[in-house]
Amino acid sequence: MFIDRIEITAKAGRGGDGCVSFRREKYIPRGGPDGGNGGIGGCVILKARDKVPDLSSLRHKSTHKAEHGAPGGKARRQGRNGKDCVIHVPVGAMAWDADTGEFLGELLEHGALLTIAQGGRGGDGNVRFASPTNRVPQQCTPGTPGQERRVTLEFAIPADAALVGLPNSGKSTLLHALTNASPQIAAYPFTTTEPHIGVCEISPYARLIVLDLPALCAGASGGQGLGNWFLRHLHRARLILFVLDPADAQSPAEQFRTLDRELRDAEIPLNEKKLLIAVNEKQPLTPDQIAEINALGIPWEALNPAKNNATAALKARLAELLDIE
Ligand SMILES: Nc1nc2c(ncn2[C@@H]2O[C@H](COP(=O)(O)OP(=O)(O)OP(=O)(O)O)[C@@H](O)[C@H]2O)c(=O)[nH]1
Ligand SMILES: [Mg+2]
Repeated sequence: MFIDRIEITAKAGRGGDGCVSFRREKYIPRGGPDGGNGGIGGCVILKARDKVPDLSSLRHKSTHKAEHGAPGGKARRQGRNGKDCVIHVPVGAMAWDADTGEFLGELLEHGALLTIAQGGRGGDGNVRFASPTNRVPQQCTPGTPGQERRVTLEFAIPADAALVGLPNSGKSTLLHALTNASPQIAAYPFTTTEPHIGVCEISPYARLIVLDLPALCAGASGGQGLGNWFLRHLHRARLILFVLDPADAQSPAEQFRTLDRELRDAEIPLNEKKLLIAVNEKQPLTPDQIAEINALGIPWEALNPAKNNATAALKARLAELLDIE
């Protein structure tokens, strides 16, 4: 199961308490205070890993706890620090405080770290309170509690190009033609229910990650069809490839306008993205349809991905728009 949004509870460890103790040794009368400080509580940390495909590994465990710091000991011994709790997430994961909505950060490369709950500080032992006027200090301080918060994690697939289209427009067929992926393709709407990626070889040195998304339809932002939850994956895509179908009841230009409206409703920053249209020529375009598509002012290619080798021109366009050689 593909999971790209999940809520977890992160509980950092509390700091260890300080210790009140006095040095007691034979022949050393009144050895003075020697209570050590408590250790620091462990943090809950997210770590980005290439090998983690999505957030589904977190679905069986909702609470992630780090270790508490140990209390300070006699002979000025500092308590052991609590172990951090490290949660592996995919590259591209983002975290929010689930209650306040505060954005905590984003993990953009393999190995990146993000602390989502800070461990408590260790308390001071009575050594800290010794002074010329207080030579037998009885005080120490307790460790502070670790942070506890509910965190929403989201994951946007880092794709170069994402396919967007109405149901049955041929997105998965195009993904299959462009890349090594073999998605489910069928003649009924909403075949694709989860995002899929494929790798498209532009040259022996350059590859594109192409993302096939579930279909959008008019009113998706209001929950029609499969909704529009999957559009969050567009945030990291550099190019949006609109897949239009001349055999659909709506003309290709109308389809584009429907999709464009849905993307704007979902607040996708379209002006930051490259746009390209692929018209899936299940049936030939009429001159009127061609004129309407030209009037949209967006580069487009007509192709028939169900036939072999029909994607060369589209690949060249993708490479050109994304500055890939
Ligand atoms: N003749 C012809 N049929 C095509 C072409 N592209 C797609 N089809 C057919 O159209 C139907 C839908 O194709 P899909 O690739 O599953 O469409 P989709 O956009 O991924 O559909 P959803 O995932 O349901 O949104 C399938 O029966 C395909 O065989 C094409 O270029 N020519
Ligand atoms: Mg599909």
